[in-house]
Amino acid sequence: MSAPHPTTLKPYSARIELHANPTARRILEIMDRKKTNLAVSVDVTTTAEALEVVRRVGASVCMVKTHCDIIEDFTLDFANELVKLSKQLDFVIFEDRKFADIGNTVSLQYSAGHHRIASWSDLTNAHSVPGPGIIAGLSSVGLPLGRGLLLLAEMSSKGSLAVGSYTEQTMKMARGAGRDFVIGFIAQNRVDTNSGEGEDWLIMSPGVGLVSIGDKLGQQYRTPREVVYDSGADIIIVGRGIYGIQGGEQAVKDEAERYRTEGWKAYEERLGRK
Ligand code: 5IU
Repeated sequence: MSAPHPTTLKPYSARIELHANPTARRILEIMDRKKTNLAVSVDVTTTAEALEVVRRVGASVCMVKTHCDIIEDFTLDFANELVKLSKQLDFVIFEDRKFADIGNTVSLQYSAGHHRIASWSDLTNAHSVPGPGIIAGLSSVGLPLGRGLLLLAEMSSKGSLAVGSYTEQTMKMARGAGRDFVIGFIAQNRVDTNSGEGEDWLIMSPGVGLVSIGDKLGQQYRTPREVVYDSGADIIIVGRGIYGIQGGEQAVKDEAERYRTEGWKAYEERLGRK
């Protein structure tokens, strides 16, 4: 087996100083403080359900991931409530918007419209397919607000075209843009190969499950240990495995704790490789 990526041997706390972006710093601080590398993806379709899930899992997570465009009754009051909970329960909000247009259009999609994402979401993400203008467009809105951006370097779904040289070029695009706004990647592996001294990227991986191995629509799951220990990702993103569990309020809470524990154990184990 090849040598572990150097970033995976550093504790989250030691990586805070390697970031100037306030959202990246806050994520690492929360992870260290709450002993969690778990993000919960709250893919439900009403504000009431979403807030209920967030209240149940909030203590166990470093991040809550949203898809605001699937929420039927989305309002900015809901977004404000989410922001309030993010402060009370100490987590970061990640709107998984996957921007994919030219710079001018994404700057409008990010700042305006019904959702006004930049006004409430600490972190968002973008496809690299349009080229570096997408980063510049989003940065013109998000950077002054202290927001962060992830690029999609790989996806968890079967048959994804984000592999090989696409993934490499995405990494290069992030390097070219600099680390003031782009703070990391959505990926399945440690895609930040050959990182220089002091260069630190956050790798977040969806497609995580302890029970199921996939769904009927191409999703593929790996365990928290496979993601954090074997592949060296920093944050596990879990959706249906947590909010979809049968058994009511306490079951969702317990399942979040189970994933938090598994993810943290894998992180501690990887630090022990030193
Ligand atoms: N998501 C993925 N895979 C990806 C990317 C995003 O699953 O490569 I980029 C999103 C989709 C969904 C969540 O919001 O992460 C995973 O949900 P489940 O754990 O319910 O499959």
